[in-house]
Amino acid sequence: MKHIITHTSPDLDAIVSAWLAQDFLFAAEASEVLFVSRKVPVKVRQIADCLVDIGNAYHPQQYLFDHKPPAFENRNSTCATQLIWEYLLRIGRDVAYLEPLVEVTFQGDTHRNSEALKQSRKDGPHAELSRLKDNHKKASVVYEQMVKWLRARYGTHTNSRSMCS
Ligand SMILES: [Mn+2]
Repeated sequence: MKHIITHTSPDLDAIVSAWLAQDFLFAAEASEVLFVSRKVPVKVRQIADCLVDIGNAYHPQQYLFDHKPPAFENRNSTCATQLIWEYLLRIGRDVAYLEPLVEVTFQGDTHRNSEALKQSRKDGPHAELSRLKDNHKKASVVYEQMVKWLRARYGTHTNSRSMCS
């Protein structure tokens, strides 16, 4: 079982980057996502196979994808979703078609503004995530529901299995 680690109260960047790790990095391998405090507990670090939007380190070969200092001087220059997506492209995964999702996640995470982001807050991934957060307290439930929505909307090309967690 692969363990993907991200932070509690996951925002869209945490959720989309964890989903990319599950469905496109580990793909056929069973994996689960754990939600922990920003200061990653040592025990969790020991079992971690991939960190997204947490850990303050960017080492793609070690599957560490955070954009916060000291990984990047300016946390708003990129986001976890963009970092893992770029890595997946480099290793030849079929993820180019997800660019609009990555872009709108990046814009939301780094306080940019655009028509796409306004639209996302109206009826796209940002809207869906706030709806889920209003209805569910547990991060794992929010994540599970959001992944269902992402798979339905952005259909994984290679993957239609149900979640293994
Ligand atoms: Mn982020």
